[in-house]
Amino acid sequence: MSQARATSHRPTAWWKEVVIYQVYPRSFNDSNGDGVGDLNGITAKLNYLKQLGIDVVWLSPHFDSPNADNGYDIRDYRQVLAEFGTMADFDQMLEAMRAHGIDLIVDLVVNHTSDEHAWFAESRRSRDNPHRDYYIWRDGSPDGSPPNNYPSFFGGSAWELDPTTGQYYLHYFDVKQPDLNWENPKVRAEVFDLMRFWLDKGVAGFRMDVIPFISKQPGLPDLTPDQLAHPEFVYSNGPRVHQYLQDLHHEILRSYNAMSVGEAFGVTMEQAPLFTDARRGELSMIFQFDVVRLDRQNWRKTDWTLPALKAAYARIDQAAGLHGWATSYLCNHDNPRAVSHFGDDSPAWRERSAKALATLLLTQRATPFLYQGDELGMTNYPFRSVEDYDDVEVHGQWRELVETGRVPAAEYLDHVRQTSRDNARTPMQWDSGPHGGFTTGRPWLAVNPNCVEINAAAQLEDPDSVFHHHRRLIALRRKTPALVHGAYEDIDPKHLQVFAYTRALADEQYLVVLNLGARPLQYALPSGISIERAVLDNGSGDGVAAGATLLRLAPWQATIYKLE
Ligand code: TEU
Ligand code: CA
Repeated sequence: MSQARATSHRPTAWWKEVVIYQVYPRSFNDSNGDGVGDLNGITAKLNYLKQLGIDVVWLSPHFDSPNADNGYDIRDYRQVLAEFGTMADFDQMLEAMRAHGIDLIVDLVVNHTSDEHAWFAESRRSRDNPHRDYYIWRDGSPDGSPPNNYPSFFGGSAWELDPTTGQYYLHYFDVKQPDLNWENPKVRAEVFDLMRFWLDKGVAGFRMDVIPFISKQPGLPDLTPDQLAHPEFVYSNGPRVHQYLQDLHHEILRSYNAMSVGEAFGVTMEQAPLFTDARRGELSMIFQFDVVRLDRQNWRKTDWTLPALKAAYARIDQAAGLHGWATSYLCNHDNPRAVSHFGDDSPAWRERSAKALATLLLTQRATPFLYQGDELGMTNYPFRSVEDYDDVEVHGQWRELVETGRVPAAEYLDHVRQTSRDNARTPMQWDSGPHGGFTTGRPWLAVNPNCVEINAAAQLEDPDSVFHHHRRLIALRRKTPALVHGAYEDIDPKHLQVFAYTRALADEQYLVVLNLGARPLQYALPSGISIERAVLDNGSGDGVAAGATLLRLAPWQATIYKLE
């Protein structure tokens, strides 16, 4: 019986010691040639994931949805999206994962539903419908404009006037994603119920979409001009978010020993422990945005410096503290590709820099989340025109900014080519055949033409590939408790090109040295650090004698040393 899957027999904090791999099902593997990835496609690739060595799959939404935002708009929480397969396919996939020793976490999207969800269909019918209070309805301002000045992340107002009842409903994201009203205890009970449904099937936990947004500001006052630039800091600060999460922990998560990772957009480092301090009983960990948004002003690409990146890592580690736990990620389905973002995706340095980033990702005091394709060093896509994009966010911003003349088209396109979420959403590159082996049909989103060089089949054959480097790092992490739990110390926070940190657990000490640039350099170790040997590097190190104090670092060299 599937409940045997329950994780309650395990050590309480089992999720600290795993490596998690994110699957974006639409783009992972298409098993039936309709151009859309599906659950049977995932099942068919479990040997590949096993070979990589990951422990847990995080599956982006697989629920029934009209796909206004690729499944982050759920129509039925208890159905599988028809394009992805059936519930029988899901059960079979879960069973096969179990056989491979892989756990599954699913995406809990409960700040909002689809406007096609049965609750919303009811809610919008009349002001006295029993489901009216499942969502957030308000009268317009006296002049007929929206109730307040809240913006939607996907362009325009966060309010939509619904003609049937003459009131506005709130949507932080697309108009097809109305926000649920968590003040209503019936809504909370529904969410608990649907969580039980998936946990009883045997999933090991949840990634929780924009979870800090569930509690709204009392009275919904207008944002100030400063707040308008970053509404997420207001949206994530409702007064009841911690009460809701504590209820959810005590009523559901705890009894299943389920893991939870909250997407904490708008949560500052100071607030992070409120979510993750185990003594409070809320979430296992959160995704912070300090690293992936280091060089972003909304859709604009800005510059980043290594000291700023290192400061973000130090803050994340500090926020986790002794009683919390952190996540490590460089990419997901909302971000550009890791190697294009923080590495160098030119042919000369792509592989080596992708391996250096893998070293960074997998040696933090945090649970690593590896996004599909990053284990191959997949790159951003060469987008040209707005038609090349699928993303609702790009099209919304295009209408709001470019079509109104506020931002020149060329300027918008230049930035969004580097920042668009679609960079991570192009299909997996399995082999050098048509459409990278992702589908035998026409892919829903174009495959990157560089699949001819960058693909899984070629990398599986090549022991020096980016894939095998990830595999070695994962294996090393698994057998080295100091790399999981050891104290983190940045030994040189100001250096402009070298990221060097130690991980220490009792008398076991490691030093990670990353040359995050194409310039070779000599690096003098601070006193008190004594190298015993190199444990793993990305194929660029020239070997180092025990006790060396001066390291000659090759371009993009990344080496893990054991210290004496
Ligand atoms: O993302 C929410 C989020 O805060 C941003 O990263 C968002 O993608 C946007 O770029 C802000 O400008 C989550 C999901 O990860 C995302 O895919 C969904 O579109 C969104 O929530 C709505 O469910
Ligand atoms: Ca398919």
